Parts: sequence; structure tokens; C-alpha cells
Amino acid sequence: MKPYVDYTLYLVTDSTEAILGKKDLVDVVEQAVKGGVTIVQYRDKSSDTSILIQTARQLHQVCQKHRVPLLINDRVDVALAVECEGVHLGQDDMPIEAARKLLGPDKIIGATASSIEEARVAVQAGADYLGIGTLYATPTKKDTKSIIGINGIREILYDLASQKEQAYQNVKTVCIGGVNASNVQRVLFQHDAPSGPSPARTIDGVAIVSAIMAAQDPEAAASKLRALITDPPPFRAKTTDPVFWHEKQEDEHSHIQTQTLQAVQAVASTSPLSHNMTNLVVQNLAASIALAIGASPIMSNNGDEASDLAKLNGGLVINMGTATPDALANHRKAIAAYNAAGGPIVLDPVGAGATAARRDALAYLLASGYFDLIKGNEREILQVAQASGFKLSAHPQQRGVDSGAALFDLEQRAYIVSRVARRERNVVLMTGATDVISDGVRTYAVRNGHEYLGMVTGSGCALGTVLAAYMAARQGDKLMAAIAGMVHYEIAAELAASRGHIRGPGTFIPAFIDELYRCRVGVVNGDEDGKWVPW
Ligand code: 3NM
Ligand code: MG
Repeated sequence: MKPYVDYTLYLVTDSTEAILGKKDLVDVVEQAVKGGVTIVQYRDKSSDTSILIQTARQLHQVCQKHRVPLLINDRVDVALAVECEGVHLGQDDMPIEAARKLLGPDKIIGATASSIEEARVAVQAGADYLGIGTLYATPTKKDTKSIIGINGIREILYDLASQKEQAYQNVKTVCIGGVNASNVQRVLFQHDAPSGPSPARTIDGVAIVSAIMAAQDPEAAASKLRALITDPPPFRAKTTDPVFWHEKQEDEHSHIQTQTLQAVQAVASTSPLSHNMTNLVVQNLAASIALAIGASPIMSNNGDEASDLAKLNGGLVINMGTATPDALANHRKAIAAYNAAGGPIVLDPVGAGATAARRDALAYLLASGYFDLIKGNEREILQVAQASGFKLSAHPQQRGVDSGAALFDLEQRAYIVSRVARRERNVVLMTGATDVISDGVRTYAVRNGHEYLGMVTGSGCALGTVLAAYMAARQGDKLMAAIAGMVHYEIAAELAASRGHIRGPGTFIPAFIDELYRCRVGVVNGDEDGKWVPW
């Protein structure tokens, strides 16, 4: 019978000095297994056969002691010689069918797959598991065929899930390439996303070389990775499930209204930090707006202070307005800090599609961490959709490409927004005359607001500032928190614009800040004067 294999934390060894250093391979593997590695692959591309067999024997003893399976990379003969649990075969190695004949039905045979086609072929040939990659570029393997990212891995998982044959459902999967303690939780979280119409399929584990093999203390490194894999990620919503209005036996409208009023109060009473990494032009307005809603703004583009700021239970806005290499390096540090602390991050992909540099910046940021909310106008969100691997060609024809006119009708926009949110497993907001917001399950159109907002520099960026504060103050239902922030913002704009003395966007700005403030105070005090009804 085939042994049961736990693929959760899959260690691939490396004997090169660059990674192993002066440490002893067998020692390192034993420590790693003690730390929580669940399966080991001995990978050695350069040693002679006699050394391979000798080392494999020692490794097998260690693995057997800890009841962890040992596989050999490439060398079926070595696996046969030491009678370990199986092999891992790359695309250039022995074909799976041939290896199966030599090893028999009970041995584990894994295969590398970088594409849907390779995955299908390996499953048909009888692979027990697939090592899918390369996820991220990694110095450990420089001859990688293709860097496929989260999207590439998702596509393969999705294809497996949509096949009817049982073999596709049974095959196990691990991803490989550049996985380490700073990204493992996000990688797993985003592979969990139900990205297609068929049932979701999750990944069974992560395969790791350098984050364990190169560590000073391989046991500690393995045990930290194991804990990160097991623990819920800090950025997961703090309640288990979104609260649905029908469960509360309320109508939807009044549920959102109640949630919004509670959220306004939560922001006012906790004064959450809204940490903005944004461009000079909008800093002043964004800070004043944050103060008006009762949040506590800080404008800091220095990635090195993000880890201290992330401890203050606030939210972060990453505004791509100035996507220089310097700024991006700072963004990456801050993203890691907030993801680790669980503080919400709002991504504002300003001008995402406008230049090649901005498209690259968007891809870089999306690979840098988990964003709780991505907000942008129609073109920006379309760019995010593309970067997220969402195939727009599968959707109805665009209507036109004129200036600010909507490219898609409302229903199409709602579809795109909800699918991107599902893929990214977050909240996506597409702003416009009608805003569309979704968490992949619930999708809403918000019709509040005023055209003057579009004539004020930085009003879109400042909405990000507000949303980060709202999501920090209300960490349970992220979608409702974001809707509350939007509603506060847009209703204040309506109230401001309707004042008698407003002549245009210039006089509108101070009135808008006043109304943001008055709405907040009104809700907190229950004043007649400041009363406003969301929606
Ligand atoms: N195979 P690290 S990537 C051995 O894509 C290997 O098939 C890959 O090393 C593939 O965990 C890789 O240090 C190296 O990034 C992964
Ligand atoms: Mg190989």
C-alpha cells in the first residue's frame, strides 16, 4: 500500500556551499525534520553515485527515525538502492511511466510542472504529486524555465479541479520557488481562493530549499515556517465569516445602515492610524480629511519605520502615484510589516496602465504582499484584473475607449470587480459615477458622491486614506467597513455640494472637510443637526 504522505512542509535539500555553507547535510535535515518538515527530497546534482547512495542512506535513517518520507531527486537507481519512499522527477528526467515500472505501485513519484499541459501529462502518467513552479524567481535555481507567479499556480490548480477524472482530484500539489517566512502565509491564502466556477482546490504544501537549508538554525526556521502554515494569517478577517444581512433578519439596507453608523463611531472612538505612503500632491488634503473623520494620519514614505507604525493597529495606504524603484522598495518593507501585524492595506494603483513602468510596479506590488483592498478607477482596476491573470477577452466587448467614459456597463463592471476580488481573496473597489465594490461574494453598487470630487486633486487618494482607517477600526467584515468609509465620504460630498454658497470645486473643498467632520460628530452625538442617513 502507498504510504500516507503529509506534504505540508516539503524540504528540498541543497548541498552547494552557497546554500548549505559549512553545515553538515544530514545534521541540517535532522534539525529541519525536528522543526516540523513533513517530507524530504534529497537533491544533489553533482555528487558521484557512490556518494549519493551513501548520503541517501544516512538521510533515510534520519527520516525513518522521525517517520518522514524521503524522496530522491531524479535518480531512480539511488532510490532503489536505498529503498526509500520514492523519487521526484523533473521534466528532463526519466519518464514517470518508466520510473513506475522500476519502482512499483507503492512508491511515491512526484513531478515538476510549470504549465497546465505539463501538469496534465504528469497526472496521466501516474504522478502522486506535482511540484508546481517556479513561483518566484530564486537564486537557488537559476535555470528555471518560467516564473509563473501565484496566477500561474492558480491556473494549474483550477485546471486540475475542473477535470472529471479521479486522478486529477487525487493528485497532491506543492508550490516551489522563493517561498519563505515572509510570504508563505499569503501564498497559501491566495491559493485558497475559489478562482473559477468549479469547486476550489487548495494546495497541499510548500516546497522550500534555501529558507531552511541556508538558515543558521534550520530547526527554528522549519518550526517557524510550520507555525506560519498552520496559523491563520494575521490579515485574515477577524471574524470567521462575513455577516450576511439575512442572518440578522434585517433587510439589507438597514443592515448596511447599522454597520455604517457603527463604523463611523468606531473610527471616531478609536482614532485609528491611517498611514499613507503617497505622493506629495495629496498629502495635505489626505491628512486633513483623515482628521475630519476622526482618524489619525501619518504621512511617511520611509519603509524602515513601517514595522513600528504597523504595531499601532492602524491601516496602510500604498499609493502608486510615484512608483520609483526607491519608493517601491519602501513599499515592500511596509507591506511586509503590515501583513505580519495584520493591519489592513489599501492599494491605490494610480495610473496603473499608463506606462510600462507602472505596469511593472503593479506586478511588483502584487507579488510583494496581500492587499486587503484594491481601489481604483475603471482603467486601473482593469489593469489589476489583467495583472491578476483574469482574462478580459472572455468578457463582452468594450464599448469604446473615449476619455473618462465608462468602458463597460454596470453589470460588466460588477462582474469584473467580483471576479478579481475572488481571485485576490480581498475587497476590490472600482470608483466612478457609480462605485462598484465586492469581496467576491457580495457585490454592491454605491451611487452617492458628487462630480466636484472628480475635480479636486487627491480626492481619490484621500478616499484610500479614509478606507484604511475604516478597515483598521472594523476588522471583522472588511467589505462592510469599506462601504461605511465610502458612504461617509460620498454623502459628505453631497451635503457639501448642496450648500448655498458653493460655486465650484474650490469652495467645495473646505465645505467637504466640514461635512466629513459634521457627519462624524452628528453620528457620535446623535445630533439633529448632523443627522444623515446612509444610502
Ligand atoms: N525547483 P528556494 S525552484 C529545486 O521551479 C527547485 O521546479 C524549482 O528554492 C522549480 O526555496 C527550486 O530556495 C528552488 O527558492 C527553490
Ligand atoms: Mg531533475
